[in-house]
Amino acid sequence: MAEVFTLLLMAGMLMCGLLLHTVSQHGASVDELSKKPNFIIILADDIGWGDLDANQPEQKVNNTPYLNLMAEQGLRLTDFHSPASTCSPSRAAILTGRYGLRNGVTHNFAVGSVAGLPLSEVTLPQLLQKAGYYTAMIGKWHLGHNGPYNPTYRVTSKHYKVYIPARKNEMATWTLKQRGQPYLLYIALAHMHVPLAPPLPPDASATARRPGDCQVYAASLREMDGLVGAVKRASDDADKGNTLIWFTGDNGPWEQKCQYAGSVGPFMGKWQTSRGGGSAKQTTWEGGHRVPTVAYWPGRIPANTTSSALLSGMDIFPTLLSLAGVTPPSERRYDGIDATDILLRGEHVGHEFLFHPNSGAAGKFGDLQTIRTGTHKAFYITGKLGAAEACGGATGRQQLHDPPLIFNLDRDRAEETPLEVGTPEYQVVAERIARRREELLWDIATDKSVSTADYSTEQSAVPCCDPTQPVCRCYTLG
Ligand SMILES: [Ca+2]
Repeated sequence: MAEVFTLLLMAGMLMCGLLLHTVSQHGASVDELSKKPNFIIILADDIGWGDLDANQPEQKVNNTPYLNLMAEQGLRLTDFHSPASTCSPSRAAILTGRYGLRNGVTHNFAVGSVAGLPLSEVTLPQLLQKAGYYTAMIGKWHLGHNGPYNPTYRVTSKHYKVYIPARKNEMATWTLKQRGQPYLLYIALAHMHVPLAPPLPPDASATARRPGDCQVYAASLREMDGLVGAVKRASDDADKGNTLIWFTGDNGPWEQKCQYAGSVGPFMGKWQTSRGGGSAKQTTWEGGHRVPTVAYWPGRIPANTTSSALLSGMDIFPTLLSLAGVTPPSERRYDGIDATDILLRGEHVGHEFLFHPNSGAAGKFGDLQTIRTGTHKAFYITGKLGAAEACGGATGRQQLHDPPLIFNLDRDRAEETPLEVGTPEYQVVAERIARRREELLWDIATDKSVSTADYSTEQSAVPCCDPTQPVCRCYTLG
């Protein structure tokens, strides 16, 4: 396998973006390696579950035709969750297969952060490199940019190049030379995070060009979808049948950005919104972490299929390793599950329990105070602290719940009316989740592989200050 393929991606997607690539050393023969599948992970930023047309066909919008096609030719996962509700902890959990309480990344790193994802953590690309994979990354890292925390050390290891596109609306072209190796390409899009700067047609009305118009978000979504389509075409042309593309999001829409935020679909978190405060990014309401997800692998993943298996971005780690025939290091504990049977064989059994960590809206960062099991979901804490706001600036108040609030998403996707405490349904779920939560917390407390992240900041750590570039802003630490 020595194909060379060219990816054409618009530079506008790469706000302060990087392309990093490497050739790893490996001992496996070319024949052995040629049997291993290629992987492309496409991670959208702040995208809403409802932004994928295929999730809401009754809306009759046409903003994601390429993703819709990928879903028609692959598998749409409707109950798939980002591992956290903000950028850094979600990305850390995807790359390590572990909750933030284990990998140390429980909230966002700042522009002046001196460190990042703890060096004691082992990433998916690092493990695939050891198995002979060629690994590359395009886009947003947000897990540390200084010294050894730079992605060149966490995603790639030896020979690498960095490309920073000149400015938006120019086309960036590059080639990925596979050199007889299977590859992992991690594309972390800047879309749909603000600022949004989509190209509008020359004949667009003055209204459409005015900041604040809702067409800006839709145009950005179509731009992102076109990028996904370009990647799919390039992949199909290069090695159709041997490449898995996994599209998902890092967290839900940034609701306080109003018309520049995506759609949560029917997952409106009404219990919270009726009390003030939002229910999307930063929160553990469904809108904060249920993300649009499509897995595409022609010939391997059955076409036009849907699964409501309860899954997480943490599952990408064990699933790709399993498909590559790689066993992760046994001295550390993991939280993701191998979803191979769900992807390839139509199984529908996902997590029996899935925890959603606090991501800034309430409680201590990283604490596991929201739990899914089956169609039930329990909250030990709700509310909003810090910067989490609804559109318009409303914030709720933090509330502890003992006994927990429990919703049945099968009957109440909008999380509006909790079950009555004392009903048999409530009691059964409450006992199960309390027991499982204790077990997990004990498991983490006794996990010798737990890492601690350094969140300190320094002015000297701030990179990329160029006031003439809209994508390269200057910061002064407050
Ligand atoms: Ca994000």
